[in-house]
Amino acid sequence: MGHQQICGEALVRLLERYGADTVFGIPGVHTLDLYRGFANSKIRHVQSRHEQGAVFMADGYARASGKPGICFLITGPGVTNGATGLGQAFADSIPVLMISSDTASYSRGKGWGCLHEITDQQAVTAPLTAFSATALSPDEVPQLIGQAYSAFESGRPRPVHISVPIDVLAAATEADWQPRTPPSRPMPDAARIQAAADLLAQAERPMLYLGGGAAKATASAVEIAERLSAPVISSNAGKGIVPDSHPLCLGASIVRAPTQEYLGQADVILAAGTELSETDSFVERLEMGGKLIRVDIDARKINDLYPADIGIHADAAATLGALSTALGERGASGARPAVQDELAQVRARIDEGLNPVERQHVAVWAAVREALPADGIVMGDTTQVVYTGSFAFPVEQPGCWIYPTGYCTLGNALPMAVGAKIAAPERPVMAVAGDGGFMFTLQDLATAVEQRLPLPIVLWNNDGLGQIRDDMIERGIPPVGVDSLNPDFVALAKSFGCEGVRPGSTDELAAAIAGALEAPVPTLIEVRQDAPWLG
Ligand SMILES: Cc1ncc(C[n+]2csc(CCOP(=O)(O)OP(=O)(O)O)c2C)c(N)n1
Repeated sequence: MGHQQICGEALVRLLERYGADTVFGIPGVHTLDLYRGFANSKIRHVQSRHEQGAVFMADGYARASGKPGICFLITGPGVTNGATGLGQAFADSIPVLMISSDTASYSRGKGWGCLHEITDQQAVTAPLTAFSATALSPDEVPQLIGQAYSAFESGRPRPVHISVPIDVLAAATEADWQPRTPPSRPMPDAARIQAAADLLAQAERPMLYLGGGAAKATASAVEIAERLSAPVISSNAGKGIVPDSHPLCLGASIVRAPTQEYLGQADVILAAGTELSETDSFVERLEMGGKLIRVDIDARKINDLYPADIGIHADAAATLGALSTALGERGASGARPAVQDELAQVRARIDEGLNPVERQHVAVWAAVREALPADGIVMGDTTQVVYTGSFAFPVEQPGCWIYPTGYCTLGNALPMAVGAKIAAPERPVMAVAGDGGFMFTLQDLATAVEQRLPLPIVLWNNDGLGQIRDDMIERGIPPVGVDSLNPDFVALAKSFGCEGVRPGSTDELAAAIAGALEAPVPTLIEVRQDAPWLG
């Protein structure tokens, strides 16, 4: 037994014991006792300017640090504002821990009209989380936090929401809460590894498809690909696991028809740590004629839209390591001298298929690559320039290209970049957003300035919701609701205390990004699609 503490205080102490160093949030009367805990804690609190931003920041923090990202929100509007961020973390398998208050435990579900009331708050976040639970007494808090960390570390890491009613947060507890030890991750079954290795070794046209779940498998993925002369395709989340510069790598180009057709020619596909999601290819169901080996930590994925000939329910890095060993020195049965020619053709066809605006995007990405060091992180929003970057912007390491294409929420990039830069201050971090997306979360510039973050924000401005405008035109729908009156973005950024520039050439763009990485505050770099220098 320890000395008496208020539950909110004990909760902050417990999170510190789990290794937390940062919490993103916005306090309210409902979370006062949660904030009591900061006085005696080394945990830093970062105030967002909207709860959606707090959850995105926690998400960006988690991606850059490898630790769970934590946010503290109030009951009701705090939770509903934050729900969008949960949806994104759920779609991308990111460990975000949302801790919120709830109305008093005895009032739950009764509809009394309490402050910030949602009659069933747990139900709001249940479909967006690994689990959403409410602590009905202080003792339940360490139990639920323990379950959350177990879920993050030993399974598919999806967000968790823990609600602590306002009276429970304020109750006293004498217990000295300690972290629980999480269970191990599932390891691959030896017989299936052997079967998968045999299938791969006999394949004539094997291919690898890697997703974010395989982020820690670089060495074995490269070994397997090289041993089999197998081309490597990735999802956006898997981009960089095998470096884009590797001769066998087609990167995250699955959104392009030449890569899709090429995948269709594989006779064995090893898909690891990927849900083969529609939002990487924008094809509802890719044509894969070959046998499919699926490696996934989520057993439910293995026989979904793409049933597996061999399914391995396990950690992807451990599985690829075991597969590489099992393959030994065996190569694919047919030597593939033509593979480099085939890949050159796929790349050439992708390049020939670029439209004029996509060629502008390519010029932007060349400038970004020139300015951003190899370990730099790009946070991409839902904008056409980022769509092109999936395959036109080369990265050499996993975790450098973050474009949450699954939930595809406008406005993710800035707050996620804030979270990532706070998590990894030594790494260069930048955001790329369209004018439409930027307008969703631009208030988080205030947080970025407050935190003195050197953060380039490249704003791709085409005066509206470009992709949707194009889609309407293509389908013969007269554009409606897609042209936007925008502020003067540079002046707006300056009003927050940021730097703001409009480069006049690709060289100036690269210089602006390089300068912004060294600046004491964020820099908004506006690139207009109709800028004459972009051609
Ligand atoms: C929260 C949210 N609302 C609506 C959409 C639908 N949507 C997808 S792309 C897009 C246009 C985005 O415009 P902008 O950010 O300026 O990028 P652009 O397409 O012009 O490059 C919209 C509205 C979305 N993805 N997310």
